Amino acid sequence: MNSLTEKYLDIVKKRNPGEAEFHQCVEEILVSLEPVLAKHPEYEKAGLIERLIEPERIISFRVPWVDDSGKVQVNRGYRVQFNSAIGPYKGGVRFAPNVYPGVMKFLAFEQIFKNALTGLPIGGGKGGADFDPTGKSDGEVMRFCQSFMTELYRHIGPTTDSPAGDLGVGPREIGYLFGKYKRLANSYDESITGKHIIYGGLNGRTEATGYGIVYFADCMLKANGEKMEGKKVVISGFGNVAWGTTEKLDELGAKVIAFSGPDGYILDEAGVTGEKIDYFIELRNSGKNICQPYADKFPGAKFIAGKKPWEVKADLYIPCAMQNDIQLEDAKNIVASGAKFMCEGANMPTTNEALEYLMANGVIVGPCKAANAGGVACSCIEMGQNAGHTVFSPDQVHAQLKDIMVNIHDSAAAAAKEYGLGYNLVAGANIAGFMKVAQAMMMQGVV
Ligand code: 2IT
Repeated sequence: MNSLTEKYLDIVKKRNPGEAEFHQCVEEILVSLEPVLAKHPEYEKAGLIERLIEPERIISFRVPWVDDSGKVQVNRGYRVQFNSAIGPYKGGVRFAPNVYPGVMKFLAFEQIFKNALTGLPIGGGKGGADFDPTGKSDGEVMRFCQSFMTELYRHIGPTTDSPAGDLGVGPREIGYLFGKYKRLANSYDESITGKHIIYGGLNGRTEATGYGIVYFADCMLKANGEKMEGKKVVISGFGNVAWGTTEKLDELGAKVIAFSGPDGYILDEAGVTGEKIDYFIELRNSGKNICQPYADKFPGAKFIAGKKPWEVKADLYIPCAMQNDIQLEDAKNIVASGAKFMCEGANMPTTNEALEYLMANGVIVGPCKAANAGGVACSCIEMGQNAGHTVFSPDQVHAQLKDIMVNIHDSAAAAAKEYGLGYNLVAGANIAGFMKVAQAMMMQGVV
């Protein structure tokens, strides 16, 4: 790390004490921007990085609601509107017990570069609450979402900020959030994406993130003379991202042999295919957040309690759960298995230490801000669909998604090459995303 990076990181740490995830994410990005900043001294003069690391706006608010027993509950809601240099803020809303400013800021910061990589006009933002939807009734979730939106609605809008789903916020929550938004704002518009197709949603948005990850991984394999067909894949998670990823992998002839939940992982050597994929998502939608019942239902599958799936040997690893899922010891297992590829599905699923170890040991890594950008890209397409008062067909959406993912891969690879970094998609994605935002910031003056 050079002295300039140290200076910027110091500012971040002083201004955001104790927010380890945010520090981690900024460090990962700034280190790979060192050659760019050396080539562009005008960015330092313009205080560009100082501005980039400070969110444009952070909203934090009380979310009171009444549970089924009549008791009043209070959660804390957030929206971090990080950077609007290239478009209105765009990014998901996460409901999870570990949501706090450090998680919100890391996700929003990451989103700036991810959104820039899509090539679409969207800035970076993220929101959420420290609310755990697991085990809550529909009525509780509805009351929570309505209370959350009662404050959030005044900060969002079609040209201001457009939230979508993330962990803990799926079709049910989006429906409640949109219903309340529409009533409060008296406007039926594209302020929320990830809607059901019945009321303005985009054909294919649900599986877009997962499909996009597989298109991206496919580019990685092809660039290295390999193909997806016949590959053994280990993933983590069993939410929407994991589901879309599994479905597309299956279609391309690869085999998911393990997936995980918070209670452990499932090893299914026969592969998660056909009705098993449907059951996998059914399990998630049950709201129980456990994967043990899969092993009870499908005899060949084994449930390994309390363990992570990274100890299973595979050709390709795709973490689709949460941040910091892959720690150094997991990275060692992955390297020991002889795998050549890891593609990040979740946001920041790898610690910086683990990432360094993987790359130093020859594993080719597809970084999340590039690989999982298909979700937000389709959200932006949904915004366009709504603004144009039209409906796009599934074929139109999938063709566009595939193009976007191939472009992201190629621009990350090209940026790395331009700086003499070889086929380093981690640095390349950071550089390509940054350059777009940086140029827009320079053109717009000190704002
Ligand atoms: O992490 C992400 O890119 C998302 N949760 C999707 C954001 C969006 O606005 O669709």
